[in-house]
Amino acid sequence: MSSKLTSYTERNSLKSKAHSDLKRGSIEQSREKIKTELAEENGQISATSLGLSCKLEEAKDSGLKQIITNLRAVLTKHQGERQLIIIQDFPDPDALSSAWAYQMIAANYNIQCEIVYAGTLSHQENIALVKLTNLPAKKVTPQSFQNLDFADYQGCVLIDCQGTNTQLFPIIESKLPLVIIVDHHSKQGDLKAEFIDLRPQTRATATILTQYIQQGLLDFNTSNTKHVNCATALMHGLRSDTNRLMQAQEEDFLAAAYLSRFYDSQLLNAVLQSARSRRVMDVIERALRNRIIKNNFSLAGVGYLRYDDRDAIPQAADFLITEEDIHTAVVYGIVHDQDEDIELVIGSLRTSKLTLDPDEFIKEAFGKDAQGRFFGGGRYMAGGFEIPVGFLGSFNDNSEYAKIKWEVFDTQIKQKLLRLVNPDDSVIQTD
Ligand SMILES: [Mn+2]
Repeated sequence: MSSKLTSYTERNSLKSKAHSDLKRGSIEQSREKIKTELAEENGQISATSLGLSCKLEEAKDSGLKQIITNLRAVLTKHQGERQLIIIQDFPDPDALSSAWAYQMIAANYNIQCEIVYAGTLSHQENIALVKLTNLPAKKVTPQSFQNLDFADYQGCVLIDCQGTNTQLFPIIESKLPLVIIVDHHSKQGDLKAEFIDLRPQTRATATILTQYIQQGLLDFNTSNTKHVNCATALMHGLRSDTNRLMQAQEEDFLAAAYLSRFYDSQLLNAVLQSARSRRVMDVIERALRNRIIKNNFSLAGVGYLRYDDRDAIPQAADFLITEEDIHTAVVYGIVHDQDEDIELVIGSLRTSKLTLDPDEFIKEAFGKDAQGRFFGGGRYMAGGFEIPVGFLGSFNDNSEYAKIKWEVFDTQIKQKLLRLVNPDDSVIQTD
């Protein structure tokens, strides 16, 4: 009986074991099936996304290849000619290094170029850059430029610039054909040229020029000092327009990686070690003292400053933006050029606010001049403006007049800025 029972129990348990084995087996089977299906699906998804990113890369590559082909064609067409490369009035490292790289590329096509700028090299690092690398940029005054024999040249080129922040381009515009524009600022107007590479999404013009070199337009060689110096200048330009690579994107890193094979890190270090002058420190101090803060904007007028110290303005803006809760800084002042007796209100904007477009902000704040040109514009996270003082210029030895003049400009600039910073506030006080 007991054996029967046992056998029954055993049988039953065997049965149930077999059943559960079967069940487990089928669960495992379906689990496996699901796993395989999922894996297949995942594979398909990743294959699709891989395909998409490949296609994107391909599109980028073929876009760049097309640009290079067009540039080669234009350079070939102008072989044996002479060109003037015009950069902004107060050239920055991005403009200087990119212009130099273009000059070397053009030389491969037997095109002789001169790099010219009005204004002055103001930032201590830019002076060091030009001196230490023997960068061949020439300062010219608008007056002497006007008297230049343009018959010696067959074309002009704008690098890191669209003619709006230079006094030279308006002089040359009707006299020489505009052959090439390479820039990364937002479009400033309807310029026509044979070759235009305008990339507002790109952080530095130095990145674009490095891509040209990498694509074979210039054979960089570490045993050639000029090449090493140019690579170092490009690295400096790229770094300075990307806030030391902190705002750099993949293409900038790739360009920097390429330059790293050729550049001289000690030379770059020497450029970066250059100290601020005392006058620049004074302007920064004035900006700090005069700043007003509204809605996370910091605005500061610094009064009059010497032409040579113009770069103190962006440096002061760079400093003001480091204060907590500040996302945007605007610093401006009146710059006086004693040689030319020209006065200009010059301003710089720096922002860390992603939704604030410096180009739009400056264009909207200050509008256009009588010729329909904007007083300024911007690029990613930075902008600048220049407003001629015109009829109100000079007579600054009359200190009372100089003081009133500054107050007028200061008030007007603040009104225009505050209208955007604080739209609800009426800034005009009549009492
Ligand atoms: Mn630039």
